[in-house]
Amino acid sequence: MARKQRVRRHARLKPAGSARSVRFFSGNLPADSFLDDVIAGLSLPQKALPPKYFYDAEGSRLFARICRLREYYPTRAELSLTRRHLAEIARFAGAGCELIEYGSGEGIKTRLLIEHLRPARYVAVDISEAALRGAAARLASEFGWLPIDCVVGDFSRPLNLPPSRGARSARRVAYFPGSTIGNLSASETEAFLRMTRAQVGPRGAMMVGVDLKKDANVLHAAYNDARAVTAAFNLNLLARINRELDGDFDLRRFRHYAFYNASQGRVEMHLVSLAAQSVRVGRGRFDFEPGETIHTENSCKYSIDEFRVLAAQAGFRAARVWCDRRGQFSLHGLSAA
Ligand code: SAH
Ligand code: AVI
Repeated sequence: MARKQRVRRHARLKPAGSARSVRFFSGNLPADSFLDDVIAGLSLPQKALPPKYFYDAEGSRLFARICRLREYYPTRAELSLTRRHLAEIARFAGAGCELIEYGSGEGIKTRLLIEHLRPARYVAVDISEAALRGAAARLASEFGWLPIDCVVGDFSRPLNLPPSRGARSARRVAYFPGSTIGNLSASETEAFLRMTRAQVGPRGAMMVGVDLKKDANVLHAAYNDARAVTAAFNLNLLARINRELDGDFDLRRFRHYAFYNASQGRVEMHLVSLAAQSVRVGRGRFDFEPGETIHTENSCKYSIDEFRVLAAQAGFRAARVWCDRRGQFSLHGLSAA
């Protein structure tokens, strides 16, 4: 059932710790959207669940572990490209800007930018309140001078940002690292880029981390790590449904499955039913054949030119691109005008 999307006014949440420079806002998460989306997704002929629901407190903790895995190259590659090109990246963004990060998570790379840019304000948007609180507390203790506004919200829906704090509005620069953009469909990507372009305004810019196409073996290993942390991250979605939506998924009867779909240029993650079974979620009941899957995530890999075309379709001018030495990952600098 289509739910009318309404941008809610920001309600202030509890302040984080003692840091007076940190403010929390609730964004645009409608009550019951998790249940509605799960029921809708499990009713599709190819069962599917939106990847944004991976990130409860446990999912955010597991993702932080993934970022440190030997096989998961994207975090290391993006960190290394950020260090390598930091002076140019900072020049592109401009010192004293307002830095607005979407899907900020732990904010690993953000620290480097903040150090160099000394932004007028840092706005972090994330669906995971646990991730936001952890990152805000760390950044506030490291950068006591920095005003930090955290928005617990969904960037795939219309989203209002809290107004600037100062009298003079600084240039706005959106930051979307981690290749989270690869988890969006083509239409979601265009809608998201259009929304951020409107949010930064004609003087603004955006920097997007984009994972690059590469050897399928490297991709396979990154999403099938030996310690099975990615498997736990994937299965946690079912555990979260059990915890929050009165589900009765038996996690021993589902298995993590990830592979590179070369024709679509994406890694797909699924959960495979190991038996014929019937699962309850709230008042809904869903039947599974042996081998039937729930499609839980796409992680699109782009060439530099493919991503430039997407950015241009949303009205951005692809101004700069930076890569790590091994050519695994890219950061695109996009101008709004
Ligand atoms: N930017 C960080 C984290 C990437 S993980 C990095 O580069 O390491 C993806 C992050 O996006 C998670 O913190 C997750 O909670 C958040 N996220 C995923 N979908 C979201 C959505 N629709 N709206 C807001 N945040 C979302
Ligand atoms: C957040 N996102 C970019 C990660 C990715 O690589 O697509 C999520 C992830 N899924 C499995 N491992 C990591």
